[in-house]
Amino acid sequence: MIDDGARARLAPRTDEPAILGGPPAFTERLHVGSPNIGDRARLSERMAGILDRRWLTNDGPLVREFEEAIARFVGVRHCVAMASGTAALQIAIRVAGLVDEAVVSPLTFVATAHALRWQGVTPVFCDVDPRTHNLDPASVEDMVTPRTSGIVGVHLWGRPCAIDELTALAERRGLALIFDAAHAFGCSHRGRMIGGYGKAEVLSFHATKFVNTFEGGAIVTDDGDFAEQARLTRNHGFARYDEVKQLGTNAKMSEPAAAMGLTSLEALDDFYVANLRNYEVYRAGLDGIDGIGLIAYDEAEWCNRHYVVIEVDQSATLSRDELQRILWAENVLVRRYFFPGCHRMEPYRSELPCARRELPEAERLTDRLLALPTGTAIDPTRAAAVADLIRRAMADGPRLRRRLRGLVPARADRSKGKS
Ligand code: T4K
Repeated sequence: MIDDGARARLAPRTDEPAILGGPPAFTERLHVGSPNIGDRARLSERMAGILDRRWLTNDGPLVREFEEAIARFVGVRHCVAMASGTAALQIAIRVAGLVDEAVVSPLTFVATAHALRWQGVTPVFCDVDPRTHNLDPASVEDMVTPRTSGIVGVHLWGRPCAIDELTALAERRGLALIFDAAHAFGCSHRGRMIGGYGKAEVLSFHATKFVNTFEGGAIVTDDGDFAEQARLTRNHGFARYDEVKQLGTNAKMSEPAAAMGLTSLEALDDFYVANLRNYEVYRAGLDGIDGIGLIAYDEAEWCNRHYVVIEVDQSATLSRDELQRILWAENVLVRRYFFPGCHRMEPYRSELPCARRELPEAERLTDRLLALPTGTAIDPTRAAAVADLIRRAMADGPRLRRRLRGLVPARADRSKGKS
């Protein structure tokens, strides 16, 4: 239910924005990444089954069922479920044989870079295409040196990166190509689901993702050897009882996680519909606001639209950070994904000279992007109210900016006739 505050804001507003002392538009916080939750009764049934079977983890029946369902959905031969997307990335990087250096986008969640580094591989950050926010293949080629062993593409916001160009480049230069598809479960490229490209792709089923397993992830691939290596690595290298064949770790998905995943998959249509509906409401509500651009999705492809992201450019009356402050005061907890860019985070900023290479497009974007709340926790009324808050803030931008910068006395002073 929309709260009264938000409903009131849809009508012409007479009070001040919350940042200037008015009541917040929402009494509860609206989060980016509020989880999609499927049928509770089904989840409870599955949880009861887990307890009845007394099989809680270690390649249990629900994990196997989940893996089969994901592989079928994505259209690949193998899915190896993992404890997190990060663990899946680390293992994929290891199994793909990445060493020395790998080229990666700085415009991603830091886990992509950390997973490389965790495996002893130096992430070489490369600039992005401003239109797609994904790796620019020409810049990738410039970054390839004799030390480069591979490329990690990221399908940011679920929009496929330049898969064809990167595949051709990887083949030409003899590089391993894997994809971080954490955002892209349920999205397609040229009609084929993401997950089936490169040597392998990595999915995240974190609580904040389109489909979640509380925490979780997976490697999906058509390569049987790759999948087998990933399976061994995920479970301490065990091939069977008492037989350890190689170095491994514990990256297994648990049965409760798989129960959540299977329940989420059953509600997939609802998740698609909720995100599409919210996206369209945002699109209409933000249309024509100077300096605000909503990222577009390819209507011809499957798309989860799980990230509603705006770009606040220099012609806007408020900066991205000013807008964020204003919306947070209204209890709309928009996020600056992925500020400040991996290359400006530790340890890369201090340790790696390559991190200091100029990445103008990525830097421009990290200073301008803002993710808005969506998912099944957000209904169209709420999305419309958020868009309306943005429209009003931008219309009132010059005054709000002066107030934010402390150039105009605060409200209490104004009531004494000082403004
Ligand atoms: N590659 C990419 C491109 C990724 O985006 C990610 C994860 C990964 C790899 C790694 O996959 P995992 O190892 O995570 O499976 C969050 C998520 O923790 C992270 O999974 C996700 N990307 C990233 C985009 O978002 P933070 O640092 O923003 O988390 P936090 O705690 O600020 O939560 C995000 C928002 O979600 C908050 O506004 C609160 C809300 N939230 C969160 C949780 C956990 C809820 O409403 N309920 C919840 O249960 O990273």
